[in-house]
Amino acid sequence: MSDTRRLFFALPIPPKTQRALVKWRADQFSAEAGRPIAAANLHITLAFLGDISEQKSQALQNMAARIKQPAFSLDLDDAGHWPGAGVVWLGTRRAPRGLLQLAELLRSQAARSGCYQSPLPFHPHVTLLRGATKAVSLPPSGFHWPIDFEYFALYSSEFRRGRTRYEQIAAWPLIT
Ligand code: 3AM
Repeated sequence: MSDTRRLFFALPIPPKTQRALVKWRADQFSAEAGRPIAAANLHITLAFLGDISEQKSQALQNMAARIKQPAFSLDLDDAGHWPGAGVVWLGTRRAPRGLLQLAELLRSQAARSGCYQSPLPFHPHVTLLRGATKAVSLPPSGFHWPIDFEYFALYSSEFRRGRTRYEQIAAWPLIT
């Protein structure tokens, strides 16, 4: 049996913003609202690859290394709740074109390599809480978390000792 890893491409949230978001989240949501995602795990998923072999991972990394996309900024100024998935998220009212193009490219390369891609439209978001299946009161609009993204990365996701751990495997710069 060959070894596989659960992998996904994502934009990591810079550490300073991770820390600020975690503090803000504690003020905005009660403990019953859902399970907070660890600061270091905050990210925007670009393409989920599933459990894939080392060979397929290498092929996708080679393709990622050839991507030439401009860097972009976005403002996390939107929040929402998907009760079915139990997710409370932050998003943006105006997704930058560079982000949408990058996600589209990675998702189509993943699909061509046989990684199932959800038919749901791509909705860039940072998952803040999981297990949020009951009604949640969302933060009033008016918040802004501006972020400059200068690279994207490949992560592995592993569930160990009751915790989900993400590990960055490789990263590639966006053009500045
Ligand atoms: O960015 P978020 O937290 O929404 O939900 C999982 C997480 O996304 C998503 O991949 C990210 C890293 O774990 N994910 C997990 N299983 C998935 C699947 N089968 C999935 N996305 C699509 N299909």
